[in-house]
Amino acid sequence: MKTIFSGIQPSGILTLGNYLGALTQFAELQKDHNCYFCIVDEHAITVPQDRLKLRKQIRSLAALYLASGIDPKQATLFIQSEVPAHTQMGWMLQSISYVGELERMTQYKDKSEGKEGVSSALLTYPSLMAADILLYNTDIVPVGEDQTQHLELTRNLAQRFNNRFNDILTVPEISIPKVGARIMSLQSPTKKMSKSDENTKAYISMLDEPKQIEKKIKSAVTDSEGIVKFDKENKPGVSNLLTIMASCTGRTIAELEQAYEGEGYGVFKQDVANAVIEKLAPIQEKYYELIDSDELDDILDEGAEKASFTANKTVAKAKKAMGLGRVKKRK
Ligand code: ATP
Ligand code: LTN
Repeated sequence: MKTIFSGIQPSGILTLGNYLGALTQFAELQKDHNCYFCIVDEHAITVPQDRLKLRKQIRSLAALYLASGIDPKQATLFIQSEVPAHTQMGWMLQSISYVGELERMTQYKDKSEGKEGVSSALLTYPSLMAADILLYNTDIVPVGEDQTQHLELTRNLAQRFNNRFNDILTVPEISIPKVGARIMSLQSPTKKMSKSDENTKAYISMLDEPKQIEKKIKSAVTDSEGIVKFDKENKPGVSNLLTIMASCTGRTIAELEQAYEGEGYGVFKQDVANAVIEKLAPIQEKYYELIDSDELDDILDEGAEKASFTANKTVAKAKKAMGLGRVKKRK
């Protein structure tokens, strides 16, 4: 069975984009893969965070993973900072990462540009991400296309480590979802829907109430043509709504185009809203059952323990390969 690792930052409440682009895939993959799903809180602190909000978001992300169908019996769900092996391995990989290659990462350039007091962790972020992945002998990493460059670096670091020390790290493959890979902003449909967008009308949070969802979809930017047709170039807003509806209902885009032939955007938008509300309702219900439960703590405790078991083995091997620690003489 192949091993899968993926991580999401607890940098806000997840959006419909995160759900359709990442979480739905994860729930499918866990059935026939050995899966690790991680709440990467140590990555989140590479930019300033409000500590009380961060703690809330970490728990909330854990509950949303589970509410979206991650089954703790099939997959290992855990919080990065609760498994110290991540920072240990991250440091070892930092020692073989070059400043030049880290400075070339577009995410670093985007997030640091024009800012004062940029943390050194923002620069070394990809070495920690490589550690996350390499600790578990990961074969496949399902992520959005924005992570391609980080994955390429992870592969390079694994190969460099193997060549320089000992051939112990698995070189992982990237996997990008075909449908729903890029849900767009409701307000500027040529930009991706993002949980850190300043305009809350641009995204649907997974915890938005039905009334808010309806309002946001009704005010989504479309065009003046009045025809429900998929055309990403000329009708990005309508195409995005079609993608959302198709992903939420399991119907194809062609089927939907046919169903709405001759209908105006009013009816179409109402139906898109209903489809989203229906999709999110059971997830929200499960979320509120879990968020303050002991069960959630038990699952995360067990996840950290299971993850540590595998991760510590890799750290021990990597330390030995690099010559860290000592050879014990005591018999
Ligand atoms: P932000 O929105 O704050 O920039 P993010 O949501 O892009 O952050 P993560 O939380 O790390 O970043 O994303 C987790 C995963 O969710 C990513 O690997 C990506 O696959 C997926 N994802 C994020 N936004 C979208 C989107 N608009 N459409 C499809 N998938 C998305
Ligand atoms: N960099 C990723 C989050 C992330 C991740 C990982 C994804 C951190 N470690 C390991 C996959 C595997 C992001 O910003 N989306």
